[in-house]
Amino acid sequence: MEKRQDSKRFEHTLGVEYTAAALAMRYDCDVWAAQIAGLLHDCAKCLTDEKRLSICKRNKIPITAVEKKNPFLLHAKVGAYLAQKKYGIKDEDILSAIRSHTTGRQNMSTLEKIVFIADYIEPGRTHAPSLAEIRKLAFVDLDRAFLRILEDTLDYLNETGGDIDPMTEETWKYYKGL
Ligand code: DGI
Ligand code: FE
Ligand code: FE
Repeated sequence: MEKRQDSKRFEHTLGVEYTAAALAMRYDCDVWAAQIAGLLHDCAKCLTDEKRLSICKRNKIPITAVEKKNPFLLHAKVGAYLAQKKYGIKDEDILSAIRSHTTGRQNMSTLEKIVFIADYIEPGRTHAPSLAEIRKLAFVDLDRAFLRILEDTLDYLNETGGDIDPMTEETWKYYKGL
């Protein structure tokens, strides 16, 4: 990853790796799997949009309308693809954690939630609102922290006029209803 990412992104990657490891310890999850998923979650982040789109087309990975307009969203799907094909990951839970780390999905495993949350709270993040509160909550109640991050992300997208991926909305509705 150090070779594949710029230095800022690599620093974030290491932050997600060890934050995911700490959460895995707290929630009885496989610590090694959390580290690997953390290390690889943004493996497709430093590619160009053209490259992400071409990898999808070449490998018949479906692209939704919102993804076509915001190809950075594809770094999660393309990341899972590269983790499997290029980095040799076979563990489906790790691949799912990479695939779902930006928008979430219904029925996420503990590992998937851990990577999603670690991505948001790792020490290098500074801009999100209520970060101190969410960081503490993450080690108290994984599901509440997860829902809180989804809500703050949707609020942020609504405020900034960002296109909301139907998957982000669907994830929020599903977990709000539980
Ligand atoms: O790759 P990272 O920056 O580490 O983190 P990420 O993969 O969670 O991506 C973060 C960005 O993704 C953040 O600015 C919020 C945005 N995001 C999450 N869900 C959606 C979204 N952006 C759009 N446009 N639509 C979504 O549904
Ligand atoms: Fe990401
Ligand atoms: Fe990330």
